Amino acid sequence: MSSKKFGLMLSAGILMLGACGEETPEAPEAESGAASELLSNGDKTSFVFKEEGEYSIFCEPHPIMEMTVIVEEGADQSGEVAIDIANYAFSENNITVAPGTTIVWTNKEQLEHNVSIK
Ligand SMILES: [Cu+2]
Repeated sequence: MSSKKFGLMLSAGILMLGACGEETPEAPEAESGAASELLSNGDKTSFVFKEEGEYSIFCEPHPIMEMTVIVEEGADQSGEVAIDIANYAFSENNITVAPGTTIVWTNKEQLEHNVSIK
């Protein structure tokens, strides 16, 4: 195989990977009673906040871990927002985001946590 042909095949492969990436299913919608799996160190989970309102978030194994997400039209934060989980806490206590924002939580410590919505 010529190196030029191989290069073309490689490009096609990368294009296909790109296309697959765009088909990643949307995060589940944030709603009362929703909860993620337990997250090990490095694991991520996400919810999309479509409806305006106030959401109380907690960790099921450690209910002392809480944060509030306020969803309101015109909020500065939108798109994708990252929150870390470490030291038995979420990295934000309160966050205000626009409708349609996806929040992605990452567990940065060895303990297992999850993300639950009251
Ligand atoms: Cu926890």
